[in-house]
Amino acid sequence: MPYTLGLDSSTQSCSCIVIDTDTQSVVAEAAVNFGECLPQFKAPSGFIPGGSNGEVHSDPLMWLDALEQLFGDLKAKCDLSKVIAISGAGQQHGSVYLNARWLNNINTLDTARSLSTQIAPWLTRATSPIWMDSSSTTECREIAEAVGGDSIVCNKSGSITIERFTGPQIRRFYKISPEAYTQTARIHLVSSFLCSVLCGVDAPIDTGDGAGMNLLNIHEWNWDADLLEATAPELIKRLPKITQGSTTAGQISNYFVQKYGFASGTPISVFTGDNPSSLVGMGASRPGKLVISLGTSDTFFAAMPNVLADPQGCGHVFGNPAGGSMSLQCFVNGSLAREEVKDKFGYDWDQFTAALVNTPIGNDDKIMVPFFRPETSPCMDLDAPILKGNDAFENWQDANAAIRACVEGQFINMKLRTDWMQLKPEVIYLTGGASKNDAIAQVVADVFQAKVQRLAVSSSVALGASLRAASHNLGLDLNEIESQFCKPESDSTINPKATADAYNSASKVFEDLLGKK
Ligand code: XUL
Repeated sequence: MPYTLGLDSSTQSCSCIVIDTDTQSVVAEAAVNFGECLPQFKAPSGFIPGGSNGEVHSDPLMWLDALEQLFGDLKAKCDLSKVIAISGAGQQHGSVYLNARWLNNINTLDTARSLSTQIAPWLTRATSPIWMDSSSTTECREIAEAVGGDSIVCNKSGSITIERFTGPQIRRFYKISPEAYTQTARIHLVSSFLCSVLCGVDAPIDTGDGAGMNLLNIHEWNWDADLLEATAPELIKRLPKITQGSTTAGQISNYFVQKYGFASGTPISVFTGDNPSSLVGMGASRPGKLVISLGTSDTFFAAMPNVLADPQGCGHVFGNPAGGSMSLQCFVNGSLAREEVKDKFGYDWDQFTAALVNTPIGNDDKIMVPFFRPETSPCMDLDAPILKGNDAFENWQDANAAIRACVEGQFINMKLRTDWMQLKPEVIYLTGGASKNDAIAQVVADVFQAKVQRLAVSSSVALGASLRAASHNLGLDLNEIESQFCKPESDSTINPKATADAYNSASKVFEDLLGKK
């Protein structure tokens, strides 16, 4: 019964899954929702509301208290001494700032006191900027200018400078709090911070999460001297080492052995970002499959056969925890846009679905660029008029046509913006809230000309971490255990109905409307 444990510290909750690779089953799951379980942190959605100038921060002590609650709950559900390996993942880009006492004392935690009480005095910045933070526009520009432009940053780091990425956030901290920056001996990502706490050592950052910082050179998979210099002084000595996903960060520290009953010596594989972890947990760590997650915003990610950056600068390249690289692209106008069109006509989701079913592929050439908010893919000027179509949105009278135009527009755009990845997927795995909708899944299959499947997996981030721990420590083939745990839901396959050229002219018209001829 070799159990492995995968941890997921995400924006709104901390959760974990324990799997048994012999019986190929889930042994236990637990989750702590920050807002509900830790109301004292006054972060109902996991971040501190009301930040000014685009700041969105979370309290790192909340992540530590959540970890303790989580293991307390899990201990009641499963014998943690049977866990033989652990790994984890964190929300990407968020950063934790620590003084030299962290480096000297992280291996001395005392079970008589909580993690948060002991670690609080080691923080040089009380709160952590997270991925929703957009306060660093000036710093993005400064970094890009210092290294010779955004195309150079993109070529080096896999992304242009992005507000939520860690490098621009570090630069902002250095500028607004130079003394606290001087006091800072270590800057961790959420993933490497929690991995360090679990191991009682200062853990490395993996290439998956490290590439979300605008600091890592994706051709060398190491810190980039030019980017570091453009970001803040003497940054190299404040950053942990970079390592590949299949590295042992350490063994579980005595704190967790004594307090929660883990076996002494349990190995911990380096943590990664939530998206790289989800790539594994969706069973897509090998090139050939791609994942589309339909959420508030839609994301598209895939393992990449080669390291390639988006020439348009909208996509991101991260390390693939299974080796090599992965691409990720975010589309702001996901569910938000679908909802906007639904609400304009006073429809419910059943009527929305019926509209898709009752309208023809190609929508009789009625096309919409369904951007209700400034889009990141393509990168759009915040002041640009956002919603375009072959008629102004207020003039769309036919609800069914508008709904099909919105959904087709979303996936035509997604296909056009992800062509740089040069992927020819055999299968698309669809996940997230709207993925259950067969009519939306059909449009995805038609536009991408690929088979679409939904997986039975729900917690793909934590599952990915437990699969990585199993593969790394039990010597199991990652693809094999992915296929055991990440099975398609029966009868969920949707095949394309459209012909291969069905969207050719619509794609051209879409680019014209967008002004990208
Ligand atoms: C990816 C991103 C988010 C975070 C939080 O670039 O910002 O997906 O990882 O989930």
